Amino acid sequence: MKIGITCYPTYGGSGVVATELGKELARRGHSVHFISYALPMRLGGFQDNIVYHEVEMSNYPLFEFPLYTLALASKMVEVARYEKLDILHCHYAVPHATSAYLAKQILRDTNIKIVTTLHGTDITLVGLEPSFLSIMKFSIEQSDGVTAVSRFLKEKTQTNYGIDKDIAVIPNFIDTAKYKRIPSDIFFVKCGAEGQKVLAHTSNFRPVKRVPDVIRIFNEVQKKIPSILLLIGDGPDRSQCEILCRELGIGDKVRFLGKQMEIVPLLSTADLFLMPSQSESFGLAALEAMACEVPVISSSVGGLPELQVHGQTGFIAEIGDIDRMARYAIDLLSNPVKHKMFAEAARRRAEEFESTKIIPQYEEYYEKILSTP
Ligand code: GMT
Repeated sequence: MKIGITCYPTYGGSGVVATELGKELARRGHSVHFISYALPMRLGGFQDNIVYHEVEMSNYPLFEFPLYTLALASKMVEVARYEKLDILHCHYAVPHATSAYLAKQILRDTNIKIVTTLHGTDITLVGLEPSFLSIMKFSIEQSDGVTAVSRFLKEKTQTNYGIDKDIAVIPNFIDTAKYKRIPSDIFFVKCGAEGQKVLAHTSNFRPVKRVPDVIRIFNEVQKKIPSILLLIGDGPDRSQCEILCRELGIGDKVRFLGKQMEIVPLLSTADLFLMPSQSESFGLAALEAMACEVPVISSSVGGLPELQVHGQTGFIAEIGDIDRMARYAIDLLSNPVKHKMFAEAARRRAEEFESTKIIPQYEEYYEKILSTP
């Protein structure tokens, strides 16, 4: 198949899923064309069967705001026509599904099909803004195929937008040969913290991730168990979090590592992963931790209970229940036998989401959509 993939190229779950999907499809012999405003972060060097097409933005003085949705639609038309694409697969609905709808109208002399994958805040936050709601509903309904990364997100889409279109659930996936616990020699991380437990959190530090909760949970844990906290990633809440650490007097125990390209060595130093999100449609970062044998303490929101098993791969508590999450963390960190059982169960659960099991679901879905008149 010839597949166009549009995604955000930045540090974020939807872009990671889109890029890893494209790379794996290319390895399986499909011809993959990435269409975005920058090279997707995970794309890396040359790979056979992959071409990257950059969306060019015109800079006319009259346009106070960039016309990205239109520029993207134009690029989709150009690539689809000249590369004879079968499918345009949009990751994150806003505004990609709308650009794809527009492109398809221009390409109506072809048989191109549009598939949209819903990832999270495109449905639960951004798309619900009154100014976007009707255009999102329309764009999703006009896609030839729609997938969601969890049952939770499928149901949210159908109820929040009044959409009764069939939505296939295809979860996030992981390469468990790459994401596995390795002997970790990152001395700078453990520097001055030998013999201490390591708690970790990865995110883009947006309010929805509730990073201040991560810090407050850790604050309770470090009172009982000698430990450090690794905060990986960056985003709007980072400064506020650094201030909070200083206020709590734990600045020397919390390491802000910023954005990191190589996450496996860091996760391999961790004993526990914290994900107390306000909303989480799947929780790719938790899956990555689990693959590295790190049990997860998370909130009970969204698709998280579809990923992690309470009492086996970690623990689940209500949003904002910092005390309970801290108690769960202390319980696991102070009981090595129990911790080992949880770490092994986390890895086994992650193996259920192995890429080789999930990628064929996308291929089958494409076949189904292509065979529908
Ligand atoms: O929805 C977002 O916040 C953005 C998106 C991203 O691009 O980072 O993350 C979502 O997609 C991931 C991949 O499908 C999911 O694993 C994340 O749970 C989801 N984030 C949220 O729902 C907050």
